Amino acid sequence: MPGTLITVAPTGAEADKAAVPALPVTLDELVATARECQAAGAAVIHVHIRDDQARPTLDLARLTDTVSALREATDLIVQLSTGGAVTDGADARLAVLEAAPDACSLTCGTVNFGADVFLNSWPFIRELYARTQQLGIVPEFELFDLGHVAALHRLLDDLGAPAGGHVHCDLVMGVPGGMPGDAATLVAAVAALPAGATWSATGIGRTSVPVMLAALSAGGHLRVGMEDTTSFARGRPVTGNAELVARASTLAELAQRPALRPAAARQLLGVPAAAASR
Ligand code: KMH
Ligand code: ZN
Repeated sequence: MPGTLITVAPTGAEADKAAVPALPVTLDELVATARECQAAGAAVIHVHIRDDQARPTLDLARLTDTVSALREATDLIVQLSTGGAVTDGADARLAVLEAAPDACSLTCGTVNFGADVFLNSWPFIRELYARTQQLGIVPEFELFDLGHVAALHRLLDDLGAPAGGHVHCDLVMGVPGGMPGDAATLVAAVAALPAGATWSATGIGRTSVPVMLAALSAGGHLRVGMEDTTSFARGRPVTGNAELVARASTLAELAQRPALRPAAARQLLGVPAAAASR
């Protein structure tokens, strides 16, 4: 049985720094978090950045600087979010790839997102995917609902294999409006994935721990971080991303599938070593 790939999603676009002081929003905070999370067992970092007022931004110069700073300071696979915030337009989201990350997220459909809508039209998904293929950026297919799994099959049938040649998905569960974060839904989603795909799962908010345990028991990988949950336990705020990674790492160890180091993660995902070499 291979080890467990742990992705950390440290910031996201939704949490408010004023309400969550431990959220990393500056480049220095992000780099410090990344270092701690690598030491705690993360191999991939899923990155959203903030502006000087700690608001989500897709500013290309900032994204480019962030990719270099993370490469300089860590061995983590740098996966930029192309989802951004629900307010971000298609052009800015496509332009994220120009920051030349190792990898990017690629959401396979529209989903209600609390009181908002996270819009991913079919033409947008196709265009984003085609650009990842042209640029050699390895996509992680973000699946918020079972319909997104069907769209992933359609995408692969239409446009062929991703950069790196391997399909890796992330089940994002428990978003209000998306698929619920429970074991039965996880098993149904995993059964529908393309043959040979690997997958991780993350549960939003209070579904974080149940989804993590279900994923480990079903042979999956893990994503954790303050993008997805800002509570470590009921009534106990997260003090930093590293404690979420450390808990995931401990559970992976108990499951006898210890955390994969970044080099092994690159092999698993088809991310060229040279793209992330320092
Ligand atoms: N912030 C959400 C609207 C991704 O990073 O690709 C979208 C999101 C997905 O977080
Ligand atoms: Zn994200």
